[in-house]
Amino acid sequence: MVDQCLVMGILNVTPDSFSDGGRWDDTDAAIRRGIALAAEGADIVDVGGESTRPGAERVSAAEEHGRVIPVVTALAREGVTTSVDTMRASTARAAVEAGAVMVNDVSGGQADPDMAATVADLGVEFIAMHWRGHSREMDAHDHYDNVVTEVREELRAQVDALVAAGVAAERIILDPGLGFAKVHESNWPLLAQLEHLTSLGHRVLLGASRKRFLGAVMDHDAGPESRDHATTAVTALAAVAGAWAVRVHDARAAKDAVAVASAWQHARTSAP
Ligand code: PMM
Repeated sequence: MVDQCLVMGILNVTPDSFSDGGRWDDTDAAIRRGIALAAEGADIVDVGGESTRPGAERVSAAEEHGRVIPVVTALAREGVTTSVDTMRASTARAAVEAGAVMVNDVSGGQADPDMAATVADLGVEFIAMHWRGHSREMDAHDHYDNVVTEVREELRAQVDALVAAGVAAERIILDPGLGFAKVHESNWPLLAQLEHLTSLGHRVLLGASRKRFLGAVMDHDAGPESRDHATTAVTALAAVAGAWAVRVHDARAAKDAVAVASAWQHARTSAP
């Protein structure tokens, strides 16, 4: 169904991502994983070569290219729809030239002054996430009087900057950046009051998968991989709340949750 929430499968080609770091850092393993994610139901496979876990240091552009571009090239050749998870304009351009159809920038274009113009020139979809600083410092930026209105206004300002740089407004997808400059409690209002973000008129993507704030409400948290069921619960709720897509590690579970949400909503709007 066209109007269902999309599933973006996470493929981190990194040695150090918080959940799957080191599992797919070999090119062939990463390509196999990307194909498997698509087979499990991922509508888009998001390929990243730089970890953004709290405290992470940057990697060089050459390192990032070397991790991401062969994987995007191979997946595109296999017919898998890919996005590239990068804060670098040069990586974004190389990935789109290799077949990626979307750029996912956790900094929303703030980390690289060339990103907005590059995306405008490439004419691809752009995911602009709410961001207040690089991973090594982001937890220190978790200061909000009202997290929902502040994230909304900061995203709105980011959209204005992107549009001023030539990015088409309808190509901009917004993301509240769960876990980025948001520790535990700051995340829940963004999810529970999603209408304040969807009302900006852009598609909204959510990336809750396996994040710390989920573990904080579970009574058996044993690290990222123990949070998949909690992630799936968020997917169902987010889909009902109007999220355009969810970014997840477990694509099959997300696909099921989206199907449930879709049936639920259909039944709500059908005649009694
Ligand atoms: N989270 C991570 C990485 N990239 N991109 C978007 N758009 N939204 C997110 O919430 C997001 C992201 C965190 O790291 P992971 O790849 O290990 O989940």
